[in-house]
Amino acid sequence: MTPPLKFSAEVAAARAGGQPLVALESTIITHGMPHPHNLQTAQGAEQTIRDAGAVPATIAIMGGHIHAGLSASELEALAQTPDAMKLSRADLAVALASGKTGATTVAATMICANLAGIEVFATGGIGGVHRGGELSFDISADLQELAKTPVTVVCAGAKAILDLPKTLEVLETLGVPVIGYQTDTLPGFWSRQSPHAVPLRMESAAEIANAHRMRAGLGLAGGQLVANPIPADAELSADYLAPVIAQAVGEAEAGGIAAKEVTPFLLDRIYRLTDGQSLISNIALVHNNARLAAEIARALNAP
Ligand code: PSU
Ligand code: MN
Repeated sequence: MTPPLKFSAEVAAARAGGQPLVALESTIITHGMPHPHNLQTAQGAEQTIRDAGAVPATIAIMGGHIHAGLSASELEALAQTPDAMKLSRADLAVALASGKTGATTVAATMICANLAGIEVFATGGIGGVHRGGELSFDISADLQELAKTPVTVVCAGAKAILDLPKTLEVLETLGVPVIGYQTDTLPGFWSRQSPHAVPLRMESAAEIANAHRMRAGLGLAGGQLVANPIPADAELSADYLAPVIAQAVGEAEAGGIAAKEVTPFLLDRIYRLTDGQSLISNIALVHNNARLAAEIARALNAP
């Protein structure tokens, strides 16, 4: 059978016209931010991509279809579906076969983007090896997907809710290039820097697009992870966040939070413990990543 893809009018027109496309995930909408900030951020990220000369394709699962691009009313509906499933690689086929509504994680968005012929994807943060992962085995399926599916993913680094050195080690083992955009350190999501060196560095969208093409030319499976530092005026200091993160992680452990629930639980706790400041930063970095992803998509599209 062919994949049950459904394109929005905007995405269908972009495909027909050969315009550059950028995929956006939807778990950040249903499980990453509270309403109405989730909707405003999703709409804003789409507009940022348009303003940068590319076409956004927000990915979600509805009515047995992979939607590549959502209409305005579909996006509004999804943003108000708090019980939408959180879908990673393991869940995608079951959700489609049973007609469920679901939001795609980084891993599932990569799979769907690739099926839709979209090579660049903007998100906030990726999943990784959770703190204590050596005991819990909680390692996000996002990491393996980056090793398998040829999509370049632009993120703001990884959150300190994860074990960053272990996350970098797993990415290295899997052969995933982690490219710092104009930076030598792995950006720390809410902060521009972390104590960890980023393995690779590039200066421009054109270089990143060339490396994407080169992987295909070499016959290498998998994508690239681009780590784009949050704008300086939106950053939160690591010193301010460290105790907040420690508290949130402690509460997750004490509450027996496991599997898919861990990341949404921690995001929500950090939002509340920072009186919403973490959300303001999160929104700024999503826009920043959407802009860079659009530039990479344009560079890939150039002859
Ligand atoms: N990190 C964030 N915000 C998010 C997520 C991660 O800062 O919204 C979401 C993404 O969709 C990511 C998913 O793919 O959580 C990872 O979940 P897990 O750790 O369960 O694989
Ligand atoms: Mn997990």
